[in-house]
Amino acid sequence: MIPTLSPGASSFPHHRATLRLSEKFILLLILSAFITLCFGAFFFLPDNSKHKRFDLGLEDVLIPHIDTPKEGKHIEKHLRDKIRADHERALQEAKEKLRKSREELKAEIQTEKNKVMEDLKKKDVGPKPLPPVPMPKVVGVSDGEPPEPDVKEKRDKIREMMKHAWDSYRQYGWGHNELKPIAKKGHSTNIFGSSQLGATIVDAVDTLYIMGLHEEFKDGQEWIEQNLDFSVNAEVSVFEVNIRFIGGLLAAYYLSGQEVFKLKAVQLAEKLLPAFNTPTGIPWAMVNLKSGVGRNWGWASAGSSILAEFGTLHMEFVHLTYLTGNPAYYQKVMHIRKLLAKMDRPNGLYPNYLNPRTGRWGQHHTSVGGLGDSFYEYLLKAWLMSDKTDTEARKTYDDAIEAIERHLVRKSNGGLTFIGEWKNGHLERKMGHLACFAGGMFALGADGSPDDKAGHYLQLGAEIAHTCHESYDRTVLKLGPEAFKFDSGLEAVAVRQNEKYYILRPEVIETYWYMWRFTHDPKYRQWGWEAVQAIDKYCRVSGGFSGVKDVYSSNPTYDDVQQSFFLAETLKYLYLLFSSDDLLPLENWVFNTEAHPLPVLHLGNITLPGSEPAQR
Ligand code: DMJ
Repeated sequence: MIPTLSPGASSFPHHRATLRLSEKFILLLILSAFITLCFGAFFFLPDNSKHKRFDLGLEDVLIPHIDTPKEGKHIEKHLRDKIRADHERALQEAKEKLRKSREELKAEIQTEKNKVMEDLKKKDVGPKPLPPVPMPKVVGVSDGEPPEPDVKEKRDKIREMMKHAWDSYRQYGWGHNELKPIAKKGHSTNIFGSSQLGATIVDAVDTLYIMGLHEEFKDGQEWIEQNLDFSVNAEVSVFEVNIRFIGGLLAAYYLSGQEVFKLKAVQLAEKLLPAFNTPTGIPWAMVNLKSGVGRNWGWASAGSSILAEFGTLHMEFVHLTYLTGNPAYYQKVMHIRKLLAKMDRPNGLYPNYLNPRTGRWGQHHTSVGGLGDSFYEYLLKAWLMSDKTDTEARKTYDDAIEAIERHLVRKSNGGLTFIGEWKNGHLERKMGHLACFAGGMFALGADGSPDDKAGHYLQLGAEIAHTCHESYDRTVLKLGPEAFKFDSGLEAVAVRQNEKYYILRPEVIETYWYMWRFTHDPKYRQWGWEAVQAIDKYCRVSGGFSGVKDVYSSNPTYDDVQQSFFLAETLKYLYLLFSSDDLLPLENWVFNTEAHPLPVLHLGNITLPGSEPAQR
């Protein structure tokens, strides 16, 4: 029976049905016209093979066979067949889609959406859990309280200075990289890019732990847990981030056993890996943490990477492989070592600059101070950290030190032993504050040196310690200048105005501490105490500690920076100098170049993953 309906009521559903049909038809028409157009266009496209190739180098990767005429025809046919098949499949799919109701389509879209969300969630579960690794035997994380009351008193003073530095940063610079103690606000330098990564917190937590400043340590740990995020668009120094952040986090992990430090270290290390994507595998100096794009400092000899930067990754990277089971870290640093071993060295010396594109040395400038320093340190420490099994590292260190002694170490007219700088075949009789760390290094490397030269190297360490102490003692403030000369009647004093500053650096105190551990000569504690008093008198301000611009002026101006290494290194070495030797014994711990202690890995017969022939 045909129902009788009013015109308005009857026409509406009918009209909708008609509309849907015509809609479908038009859509189908447009779709097939578009596909036919694309299909036709393919035959009118110019023949790529006859065109000049791009220079981008991508063509070979994307369309590898396009210039072979015979193969070209075959591929053209293959492509045409493929397009035809795609065309038919698209038409079929379009027809099927059009057959579906709105609800069905909606449900389909929703299912797709859910699937994408699920996939995203799976990807976003955070870092993969790390494989369980036996904690190396952690020995000597003790109180280290000295038995002598006067020594204890001095140690308490150093602890109080640490608290002042930390509390000031906590109050005025929390979360910033460093502190401006005069302006009482946050501070940062280009080594951290535009990041706000709390460098002082990460650099200082292990010192807090060692000093038994538990509340402060907890506070630092909490910040790291909740705020330390490396997915930031910032271009950072690979070397600085490695020694301060990865070194600091690993040390905090080994000392406290708190997993969060290990996880953060590994997350950061992942972000540094793209820096190694260079033609030679020698990493860029800087890397953008977000994009992974790397580059070198504009000032470094013709686009070179710096020896002390790419040569100061070994300790941390070996620990990363140990803790994660990921061979990549170990392989990256071993590759650097192998590459250096193959290169010619002028006079047996390592120049400070190496081009990561060509693999050639830049300027022939060699230094045990800035730009070279910790490369030598890490050769020795790689051997120590491996429980003295990495004999290749030891041999490389011995050879390098022998060449340095021959060409760079001299005695001044006044009898002071110093380490100069080698510049294009000429010795500059100038020593940097940074080079003063070498006194400690020579002493640390004495045991195990070839030809029974242990006594010689311990003596060399003592001579360097003495010279560096002189550089402090010959100033008005009793704090050392950035660089000092041994020329034209000058002995251990700075000449140029821009070499007279002291920025709270640790190297001289570091050497006092190593010399103390190896000799127990009381003069090292005495020299250390002189430094404590001078720092407290001239660098302490109400908002923390500041560097000074002229150590020869009785009325110096401040540079208004509390460097993170003051908390990581200077105060830590001072504290250890006035502690007993059972706190972090040197047989069990190796300090990275930022004074972060890492345990010796007694691996026995176990080999590190990736320790088979190194690859990139
Ligand atoms: C520290 O960051 C490290 O010791 C580095 O190796 C060079 N020197 C600074 C502090 O002076």
